[in-house]
Amino acid sequence: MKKRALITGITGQDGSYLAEYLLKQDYDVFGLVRRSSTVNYERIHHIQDQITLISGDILDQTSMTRALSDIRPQEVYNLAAQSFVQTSWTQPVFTSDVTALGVTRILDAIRQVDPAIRFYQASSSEMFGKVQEVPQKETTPFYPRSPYGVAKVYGHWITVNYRESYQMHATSGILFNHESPRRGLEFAPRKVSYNVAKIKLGLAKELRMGNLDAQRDWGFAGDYVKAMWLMLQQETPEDYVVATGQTHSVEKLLTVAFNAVDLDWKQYVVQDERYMRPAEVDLLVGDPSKAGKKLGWEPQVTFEQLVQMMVESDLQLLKADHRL
Ligand code: NAP
Ligand code: G4F
Repeated sequence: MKKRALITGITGQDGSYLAEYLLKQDYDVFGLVRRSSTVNYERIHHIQDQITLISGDILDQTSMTRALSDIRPQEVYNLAAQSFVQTSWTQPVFTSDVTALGVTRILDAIRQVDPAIRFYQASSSEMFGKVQEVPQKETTPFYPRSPYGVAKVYGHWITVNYRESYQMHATSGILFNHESPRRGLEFAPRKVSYNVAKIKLGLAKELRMGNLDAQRDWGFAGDYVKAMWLMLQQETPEDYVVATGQTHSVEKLLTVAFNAVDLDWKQYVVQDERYMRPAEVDLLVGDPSKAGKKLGWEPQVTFEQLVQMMVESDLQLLKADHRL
């Protein structure tokens, strides 16, 4: 019998890579998709005939229970969230409902339908916020700096609590920033790669950015979904930091991306207050040694390779869109 996995957030960046990865492991892959007036399956279009989509919303408890009862998966990966940090200040209540309480809805649906289902929670390095230790590891205290970060701290602890209360195989993966050509256009690395490509092709003249001093530990999403799967294959559920162990500033990101097309970022980038945040996370750098030792996981794509890959992909995309 094939294993069955349910992915919430399958239409997102990570959901699409995880679905591909699980198909390669010979899983039956199911994806929870919320109703919208236009179809949003761009990232999973190429595998749509190999997966089963099921309608539901993590704001709606009934739809979670029904999805689990219908599918009877062995594994659930909860990737659904309002995941853009900046939006969490303008929509704090919505962000909490989806990104925090959504986790409880799924965990409790699992508890009722089949507590033996293994559960992965997409936790975030944003939980470390104003960092209490460098580098950050599994034991580093949390100090979130945005409503999103606070919601993720709730999601982390409710996962730990269901594990300890009901002996569920529930794992929280504390993933640092991971990017790809499928990343949403509002996140810094994709915003940069897309606009660098536009500028190179003569389709834009400038790029407006916020804080250039912030530092992030950036990896490739395709590498990170493998760590999610490995966590659920362990006999004992535990929490893991997944990161590269290297950090770079937004300014460095701009340098590498503009250099990839032989341009100087200083000629094109304009700082704009609109992209500054009420409270910033200044420095993130993870210590992935536990994931290395226990899961045998390590990242394959370097920061420079990642940025190059994203710029090249956006050049191709824009050339095709504009028939250049
Ligand atoms: P993403 O591209 O923004 O995808 C989010 C997904 O959640 C989308 O499929 C979205 O569906 C879905 N979703 C949102 N609200 C929902 C709801 N109420 N019910 C059902 N589905 C809903 O995010 P990502 O980058 O793939 O990240 C995946 C997860 O990892 C998120 O939980 C994120 O917070 C977390 N995380 C990400 C990173 C990172 O660097 N990427 C790092 C740490 C943690 P629609 O397509 O319909 O909008
Ligand atoms: O790319 P970002 O928007 O990612 P952020 O805020 O670090 O959050 C991402 O990673 C988290 C893991 O640490 C995830 F949990 C979360 O879901 C999301 O995927 O911003 C990165 C940095 C920030 O310091 C931001 O202030 O870039 C800075 N930045 C500077 N100018 C900008 C901009 N960010 C964006 N989005 N847009 C700008 O113009």
